[in-house]
Amino acid sequence: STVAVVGLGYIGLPTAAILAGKGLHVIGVDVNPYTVEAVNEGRVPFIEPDLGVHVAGAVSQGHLTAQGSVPEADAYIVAVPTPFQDDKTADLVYVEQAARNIAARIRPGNLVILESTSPPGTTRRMADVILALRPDLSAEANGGKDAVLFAHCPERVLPGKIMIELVTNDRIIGGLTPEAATAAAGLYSTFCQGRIHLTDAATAEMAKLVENAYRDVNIAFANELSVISSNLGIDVWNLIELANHHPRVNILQPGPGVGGHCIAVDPWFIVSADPENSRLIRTAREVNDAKPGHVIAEVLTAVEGIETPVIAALGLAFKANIDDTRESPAVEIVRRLALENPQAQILVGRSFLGATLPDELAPLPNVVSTVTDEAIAAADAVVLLVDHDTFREIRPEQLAGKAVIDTRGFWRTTA
Ligand code: SAJ
Repeated sequence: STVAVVGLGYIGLPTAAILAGKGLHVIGVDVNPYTVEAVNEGRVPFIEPDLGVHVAGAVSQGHLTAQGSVPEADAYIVAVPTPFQDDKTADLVYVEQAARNIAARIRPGNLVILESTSPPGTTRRMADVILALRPDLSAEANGGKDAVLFAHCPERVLPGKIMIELVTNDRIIGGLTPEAATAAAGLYSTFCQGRIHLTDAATAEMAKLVENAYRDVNIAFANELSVISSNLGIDVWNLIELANHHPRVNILQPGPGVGGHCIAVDPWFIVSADPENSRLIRTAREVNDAKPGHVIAEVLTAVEGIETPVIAALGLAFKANIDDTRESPAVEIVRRLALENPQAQILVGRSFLGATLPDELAPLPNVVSTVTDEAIAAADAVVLLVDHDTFREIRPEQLAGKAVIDTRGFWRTTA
């Protein structure tokens, strides 16, 4: 059978490659002609371990092709972005566009699966867009039952481990009808070795959001403790380690804030679905978003009295050992430090990204990317923003005599 995967990004392309590897006929669809060209040549347009071999193999065996338009298929998987907007709601234009394109091709008995992280109700909305354009497939025209099957199957893979986690993770599949859930489970069971849990579409949508909100709330607790502890003159790392000896306490690690395109975003989809009752989830987001401001204040205190301070900022990614700077609190800290203190020079000592700065930082004249050791040597204050393993090579004597702001507890000495 033929599967069309609409959206060949971080989730769509790996899923397409894995399905094709199982011998299914997979057609990837993307609006970006470079992505389409790359895939058809067996190349990948972004970096993810092991993805390249899977794509090259699937393409050379003829199981995977890419094109710009939605083809006829037996099943459609929608994996397009659902970015969040300034008002903190999800932008569903890409989902709706995909739905319109699918509506033009879909036939009775087909299956449509939404994978994109979405606010509750989005699978229903996608179905409504398709059925409005195709009244011949609607329940009214078909004895009370839609003639096509709709389901939501959220992705939960960790960037950097996508090719492994796609196969090994459990999946939640929610259908608009039980038949749709069962049909989607049939497709995913071709490659998923984890358990597949069936539910309804809205519960599946919420489950994905709730997983990330749970983590956000727990990180907010740690971040709030770090601010309180600093005001009270207490070492938060030591504090958390001690508290975690309790059998039912497991506090996460504070940091410079929460980044990435998932945990810093998804909780807002819950808040916008029921603003009045999402008080804890909203506050957690605000606590985590406020953390960069606390780090900036600490840095400025450390260089107080120095006319033209030099600050070494170590790391820009949103977490350790990756090169992704999306929603990264480290980038925000460097950007605001530089903008609000034009007399200061910020030397970014980086581990992963080569010499180029991300778009948010590139235009700032007082931000310079440099070799980590040189940044430290020139600095009055060193602020560690990401706990990349490569920063372990920094020797204590390099930091001697400098103010050190360690946002990750990277250099703490355990009590
Ligand atoms: N962080 C802390 N302290 C901690 C743990 C994390 O400050 O104790 C920070 C990190 O530095 C980073 C942010 O939180 O800035 C998020 O990192 P993460 O490793 O918790 O998660 P992500 O964003 O890489 O991936 C998450 C995962 N979700 C959960 O663990 C519940 C992943 O399984 C999801 O697939 C992914 O979001 C997604 O795509 O939704």
